[in-house]
Amino acid sequence: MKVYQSNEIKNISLLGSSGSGKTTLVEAMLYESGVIKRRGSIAAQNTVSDYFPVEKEYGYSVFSTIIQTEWLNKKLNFIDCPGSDDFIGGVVTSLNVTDTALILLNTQYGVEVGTHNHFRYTEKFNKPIIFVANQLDHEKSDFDKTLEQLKENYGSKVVLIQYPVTVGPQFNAVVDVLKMKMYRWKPEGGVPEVLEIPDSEIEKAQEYHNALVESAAEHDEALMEKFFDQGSLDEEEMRVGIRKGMLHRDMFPVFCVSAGKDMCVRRLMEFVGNVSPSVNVTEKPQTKDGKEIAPDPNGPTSLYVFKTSVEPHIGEVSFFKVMSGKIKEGEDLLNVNRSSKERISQLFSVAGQIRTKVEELVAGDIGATVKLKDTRTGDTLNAKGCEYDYKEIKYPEPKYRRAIRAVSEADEEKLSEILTRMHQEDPTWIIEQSKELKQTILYGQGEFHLRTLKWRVENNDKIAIEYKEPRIPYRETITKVARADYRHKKQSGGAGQFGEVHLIVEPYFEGMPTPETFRFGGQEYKISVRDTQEIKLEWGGKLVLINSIVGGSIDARFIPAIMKGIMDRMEQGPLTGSYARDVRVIVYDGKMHPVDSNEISFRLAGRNAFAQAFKEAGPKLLEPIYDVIVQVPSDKMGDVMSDLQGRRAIIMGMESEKGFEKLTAKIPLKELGSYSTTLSSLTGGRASFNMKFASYELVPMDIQDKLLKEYEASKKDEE
Ligand SMILES: Nc1nc2c(ncn2[C@@H]2O[C@H](COP(=O)(O)OP(=O)(O)OP(=O)(O)O)[C@@H](O)[C@H]2O)c(=O)[nH]1
Ligand SMILES: [Mg+2]
Repeated sequence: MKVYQSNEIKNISLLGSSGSGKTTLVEAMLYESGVIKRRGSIAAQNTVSDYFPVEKEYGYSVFSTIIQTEWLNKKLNFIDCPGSDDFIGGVVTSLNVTDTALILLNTQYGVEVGTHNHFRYTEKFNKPIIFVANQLDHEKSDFDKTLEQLKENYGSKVVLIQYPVTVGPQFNAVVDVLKMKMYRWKPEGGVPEVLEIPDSEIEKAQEYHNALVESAAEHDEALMEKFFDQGSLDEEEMRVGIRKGMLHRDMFPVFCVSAGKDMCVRRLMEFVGNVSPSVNVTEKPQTKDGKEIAPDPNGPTSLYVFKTSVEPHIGEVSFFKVMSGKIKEGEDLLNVNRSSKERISQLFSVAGQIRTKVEELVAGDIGATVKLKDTRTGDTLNAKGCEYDYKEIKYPEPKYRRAIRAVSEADEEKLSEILTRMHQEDPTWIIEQSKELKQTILYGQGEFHLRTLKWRVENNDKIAIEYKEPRIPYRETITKVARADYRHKKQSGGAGQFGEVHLIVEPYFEGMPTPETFRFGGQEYKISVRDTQEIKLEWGGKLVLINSIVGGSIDARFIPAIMKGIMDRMEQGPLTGSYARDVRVIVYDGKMHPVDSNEISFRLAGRNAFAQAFKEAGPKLLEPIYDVIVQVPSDKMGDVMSDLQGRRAIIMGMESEKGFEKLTAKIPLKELGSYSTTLSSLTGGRASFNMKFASYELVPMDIQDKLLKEYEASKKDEE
């Protein structure tokens, strides 16, 4: 493969909802560019892009696959992303290292929730896009509806470059209003005949052509002038205009293909090669300290590793983008994140598993290498003296969680290593050893996401694993003031133990006044604060401890032990053993024994006095509440709403966007256990949602009673 220069390289993300045909399109592109001699298919499980066993098994993409091709003297680096919302991590990674996105549409369905989600990400990353209307040969294909929905959703920025002459199984021709030609294919697709536009189409074609020219002229003053003078632009001028329009996201060109029949794929590649912006004109990446790095081939060598994966038969492969400079085989670089040396012993261009050796890669290009010692996804490798360190990629919050464990305890350690590796590969898998819940919690993007992890661990690593509904991290707190005292006394032979603590507990809130007087059972308790300790609890909320011991009833040296005792119970709340929060404790009196008092006695007295007072103080359980946003096709709104009602959801808002409804709600975590699965089955996979922790709120009384009973029963079981 020849060495390509920055302006000859195009990095493109392939996006679009699951099943729109990205992987099939890649297959056609590889075939046309001569990388493969036969086109594989999803049904035959032999596509280049879905080469992992788990992808063959499930029939959809799980990983983003790098597919590099050469077309008309350009190097087109595609990243075929998984369309399912569960694998959004791949999309985020891909958008970080590419300059343009193709968003495929399945013209059977038009704009889907998945399309819209990916569109939003391109918006967030400010990337130019091209819409590709696919599956035009399908008997249910409806191009007009698809186009109408595109315009409804994304407005007049949507401009047609091509339209199909007919759709359905007889689809074999498109009119290209940029070239003003008709392309027609034989049933096997591939190279088209290029024809004059027939009379029956010329009026329609001219209309779209004019709209396109006008739109292309809008983004450049010189073009605009020429357009006013001559009423038209030549092809090269149109390209310049479209490129500018795309760069500013003012133009979303629409292409027409049948990936399955390999029709119009060559023309799409040509357009991507000629028109879509290359790396040296798009937004520059930034380092952690906000410095912009230009893809300068003569700058210092700097590689950003955006993906690492353990590949069948070869082991770990690192995929990187050359951010600056050039890289040749045999060069030594420094891993900025780990301060370790790495030798780039081999350099490849890749198309799935197909690797082609390359001599040199230049700024802007993407490549792969093997056998790095200690380099992970997100690391930067620099030439000596270069200190570039790129901003970390931000991934979306998880929205599905399960407790995970190895069926055989002997495999636990190995499983833990595998999970760490999995997280490095896909940062949207998050693993937490929860001390609080006494479970390993695996967070992901959805049930599918976790199911593929299970499949891989069981089939590749041969470890049987089990998922369980995870425990909920409840919290405990109090709702009123209470008082208690406790005497700890032990005097059976040897040294005795003695400690007595009197304390008051009250609900803590930000900015509460200093305590003065309390009344319990007709008796008045005057407080004079000697010392206040405010502890920000690791698990959220606060504990405020006030020492108001007067007259030396307890020696100052025992106060820390009392605090420790109270903290013991904060860590293991008196109701259900969950963490407690937002309590103010006033230790106001107690007793000592001249010989038998020691730290342990006061720790126990403090702990028990606190537990007693807590139980008297209207104790309540709090549960985590999440802010949830659901996007749902309008026709499924009723089903989704009634399901939410059964989940104790509080609907905060509802907004209509063309064809979708956006629902905002507050929902307890306990009710979200299998939400992604239910939502998917209610809407045929056409909805999506995200969730984010919002706050802790009181658990309704009936549910609290149930939980307390369960806790009592589990304690009995343990005894
Ligand atoms: N009729 C027809 N079917 C197609 C076409 N393109 C793809 N398909 C079929 O649609 C299904 C999904 O295609 P994929 O290429 O796996 O779609 P994808 O976008 O990669 O899907 P994910 O990997 O799940 O995101 C497969 O059964 C394909 O054979 C097309 O142009 N025409
Ligand atoms: Mg795919």
